[in-house]
Amino acid sequence: MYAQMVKSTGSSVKTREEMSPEEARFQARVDAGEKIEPKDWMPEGYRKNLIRQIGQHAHSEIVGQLPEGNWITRAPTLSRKAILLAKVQDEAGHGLYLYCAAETLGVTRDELFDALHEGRMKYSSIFNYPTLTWADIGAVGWLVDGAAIMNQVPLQRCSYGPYSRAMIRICKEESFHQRQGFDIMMKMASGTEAQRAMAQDALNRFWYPSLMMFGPSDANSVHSAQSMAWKIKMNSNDELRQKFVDLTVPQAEYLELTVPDENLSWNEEKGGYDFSEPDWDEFFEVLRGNGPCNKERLGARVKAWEDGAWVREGLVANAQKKQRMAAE
Ligand code: BYC
Repeated sequence: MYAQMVKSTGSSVKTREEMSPEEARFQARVDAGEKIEPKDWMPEGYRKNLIRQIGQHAHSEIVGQLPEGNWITRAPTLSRKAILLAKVQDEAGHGLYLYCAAETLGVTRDELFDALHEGRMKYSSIFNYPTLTWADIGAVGWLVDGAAIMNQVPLQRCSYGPYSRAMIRICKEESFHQRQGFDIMMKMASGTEAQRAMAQDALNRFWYPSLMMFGPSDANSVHSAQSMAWKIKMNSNDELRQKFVDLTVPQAEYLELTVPDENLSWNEEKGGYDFSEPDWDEFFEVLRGNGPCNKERLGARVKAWEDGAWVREGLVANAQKKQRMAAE
């Protein structure tokens, strides 16, 4: 059943005339800003699209622990270690809220994990890039969590109740994550020449992959039109990318670091920056599994799943034993 669910749900948006009475009533509820709850009637496409987006979001949180987890043992001070540990634990929590939200739509967690492990479901492209230095941990918090906040704050108002409520909690934690990243960058950027160079190098490597987090340009986005009509998504990919650039460039200036884009310039008329597009060929290669760390990341998740089999089996055996005892 799940194999069908993860197939592309992109389709052209139905007009009012093309909608069944049930679909029209559903659309009216969405348009009025009402929350859709798990037991409410919903179009099958809405359910599938939500499972796709929430599931991929959950996977991103879990896989997203890997690049930062890599630095917990090498954090430069005890306090940085404690902060990073807390952040990485938060990401696990975000994944769990999101898997729970997806489960309310009739998919099991095992189905979601199988789809991830078999490469049928995606996770954010950003986590297929390596974290080579401590400054990268600053850049991840500043840019990657910054991009996540830009995307997720509007999702607090999305139409599906469990997803929107999960987002409220997640966003609170994401702002701490972004600040801790910026704090690392401030320290590095105002440090020794070598530290400044590391901070600049981290910005150079994470800038374009961060822009890719918002997804392909609107012209190439498969799901945006329908997802926005259903308020599964509140803004288009390009809108959020623009907002992110406009917010982040002054932060880079504050750090006295250079955004690696020769075309970056303030456009008075549009009230925002003009900037270079990321390399979309690279983006689609990463999505196809050919990024710098795809194999390593997926391999780590599959290994964790297999290594944890004895825990799951033990829990099931214990639950069955309790059931038997209750029945006797
Ligand atoms: N990476 O039609 P489109 C975090 C796929 S976690 C990979 O525009 P949509 C954090 C897309 O899935 C951040 N795949 O799609 C965690 C679709 O393929 P399928 C994660 C991408 O869904 C730990 C195809 O390309 N945030 O921040 O309308 C530590 C066509 O795209 C990407 C979320 O998941 C990508 N970057 O828009 C630190 C937020 N972009 O599914 C930080 C919720 C696109 O047809 N998700 N694709 O096979 C969303 O808002 C939307 O799903 C997206 C994409 C904006 C990501």
